[in-house]
Amino acid sequence: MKRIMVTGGAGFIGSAFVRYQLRTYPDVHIVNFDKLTYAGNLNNVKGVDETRHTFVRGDIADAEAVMSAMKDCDAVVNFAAETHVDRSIMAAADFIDTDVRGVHNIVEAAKALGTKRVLLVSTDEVYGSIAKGSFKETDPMGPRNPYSASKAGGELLAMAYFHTHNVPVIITRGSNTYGPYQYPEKVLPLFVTNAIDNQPLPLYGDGKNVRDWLYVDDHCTGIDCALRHGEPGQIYNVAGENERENIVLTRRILELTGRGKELIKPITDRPGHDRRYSIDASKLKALGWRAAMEWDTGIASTVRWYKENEWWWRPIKTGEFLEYYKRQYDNR
Ligand code: NAD
Ligand code: TDX
Repeated sequence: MKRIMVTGGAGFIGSAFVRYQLRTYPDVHIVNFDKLTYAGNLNNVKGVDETRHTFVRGDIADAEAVMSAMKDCDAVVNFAAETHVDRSIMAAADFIDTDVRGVHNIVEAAKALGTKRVLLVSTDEVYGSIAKGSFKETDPMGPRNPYSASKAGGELLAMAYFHTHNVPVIITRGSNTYGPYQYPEKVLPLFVTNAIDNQPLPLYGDGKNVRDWLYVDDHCTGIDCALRHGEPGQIYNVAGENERENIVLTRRILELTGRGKELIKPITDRPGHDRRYSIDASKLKALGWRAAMEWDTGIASTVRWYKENEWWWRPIKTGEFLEYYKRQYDNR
């Protein structure tokens, strides 16, 4: 695999994947195709080896642009997506355009071009909530919010292209991911940066919803393992095996930022809020993958990164972000 198109490579996980590929495989050239939505940021790939990195500003919902950028690429790894559940509750149209129509354009282009691998980065959210135990790849999907429904739609379409047209599609379903460069609308960077600024942490409902936390570089090695060693037509869970109630996560963030629990502000719950996510990663582990980051180290180094890199997040927490924040959190 010499030339890999990475869509959404200016986002949180996509940019970590670009950095990972360039430092791990000296022969790889990355075509980074990204629309630069509110969540895309070229600061996320600042300093990468530009001789092996071509940035193309484009929209995966634009079939011609996708076809032209994918020409000569051996593989495509699709990170591009609208990704925030709360925004999908406010308005879902962009989610359908990108997470469904965009995926369709990618598999169509792969069919026409004979692309050797199409890896679709998906999410544990497509399964829905589970009270006990962990979902396996053979369990049925049960998405319950517009974001996860759009991701599930993209998955179904891509797998249909595998069965109908032999497009070599592989899907990964990852857990809640954390680490540097995450857009501060997601709970972890939102709470860390709010705590640094001594601002309230808006905790939904009773704070007892459970998420499984996966370090961003482990998510990237999981995707890379599925891309290089996985089988077309297969789905692989990428789990953190690190479940925490939101209130427990919140208290840890307060400790690491030296703030008190008076900053916790319980607010009205998210509609359709999935109670617990949990997935079983045995299938990917059978290919040799393991998560390397311990939670205690990962959360401490991530909080330190946000403390030390205000240059990165302060400019983001202005303009569009503040408008969104007001719409989302005022009067709750
Ligand atoms: P992000 O929101 O940080 O970044 C998304 C990127 O995609 C941005 O750079 C944005 O500009 C780009 N993009 C959006 N629409 C586009 C379009 N139409 N055409 C081209 N580019 C477009 O997302 P993330 O958190 O890094 O998530 C990456 C992928 O991983 C997504 O597919 C998401 O569903 C999946 N995922 C995320 C998590 C998580 O916890 N963050 C967990 C599991 C799976
Ligand atoms: O302000 C908040 N308060 C709060 O209590 C926010 C933004 C979230 N939460 C809760 C809701 C969830 O239980 O924290 C948990 C995590 O919320 P998000 O960061 O919005 O993530 P989640 O909804 O779990 O989805 C994430 O993981 C799966 C990513 O956003 C998805 O892209 C990924 O697919």
